[in-house]
Amino acid sequence: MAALARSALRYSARHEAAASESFADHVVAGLGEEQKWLSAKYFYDAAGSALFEQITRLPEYYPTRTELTILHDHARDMSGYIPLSAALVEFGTGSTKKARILIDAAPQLAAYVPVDISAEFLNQEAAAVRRDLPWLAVLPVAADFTRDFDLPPQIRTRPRVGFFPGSTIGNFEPEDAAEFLRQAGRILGAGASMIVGVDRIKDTAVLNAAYDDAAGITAKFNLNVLARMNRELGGNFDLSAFRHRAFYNIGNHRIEMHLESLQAQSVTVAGRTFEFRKGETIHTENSYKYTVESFRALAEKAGWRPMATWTDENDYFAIHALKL
Ligand code: AVJ
Repeated sequence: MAALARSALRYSARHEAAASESFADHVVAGLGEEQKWLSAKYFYDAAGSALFEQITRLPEYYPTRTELTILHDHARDMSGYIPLSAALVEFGTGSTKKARILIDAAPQLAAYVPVDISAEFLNQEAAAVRRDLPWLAVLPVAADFTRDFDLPPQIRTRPRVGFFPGSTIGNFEPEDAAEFLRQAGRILGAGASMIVGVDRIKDTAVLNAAYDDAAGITAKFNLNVLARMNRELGGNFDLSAFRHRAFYNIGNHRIEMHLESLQAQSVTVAGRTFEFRKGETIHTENSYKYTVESFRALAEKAGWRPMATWTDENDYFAIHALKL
């Protein structure tokens, strides 16, 4: 089944073995398959993270600025779904910018628990939030949010509200997105709420432009994974022999990103040699899009009750409040 062969872009929520595999093992496995693929999580080395920051400011890349607008416009309403003296648990905190908007509108929050795999970055961000909001208990957890992790004991007795902005959920295969929501429910516990940002299905031209910008930043972001393999795994990818491809796959409701080989070539990486036909691709990312209804159905399948949805004037993006 295609969905299984594609365990690819899954963030490995259900695949514990895959979640703990090294970058080298992942590359050897992924490039060894019929449709070559790499997990989107490997985009985010230092250079990739900086390029993603640039993407969020591109005129064509609407998701970040649209979600920020929705947060600003509706944070007071969202605050109504946050109980007194609750803890806000953010899954995969890149920047704390979005959480801060919510926190500013919800003074009843007692604690903020940013969860991220990068401990160094997390501690810097946590220190800054502590400085700005001294009344808030800031309790960072350095963990892979796609795996089970323990909440800090200090929030054991507090109501919990999960926060998962950025449509990061779109990187999961839909069944794994449901599994992630189920797992988040287990971690947060009975009575929890969750606030989730989800990119919406929209005009194909708008979607395609957002992932294939005129300035070529997304192309650099995609190609950077080849540079990363060269640097970290002794690879010899010629970046000029591949090109960025991104397109909306209407049937599967997802943006696909690929790196297309411009010629027949062989490449050595992680001690193995891989053959590329001209036009052959490495599938590097899926970014799933949902309607308001299809996301609510997914959340319900995962045991959550959809409570409210906030959107922007273009209907480009949605923020959903869910309750266990
Ligand atoms: C970080 C997964 C939300 O899918 O829009 C942006 C990543 N890839 N441009 C997205 C991304 C290419 C982004 N997410």
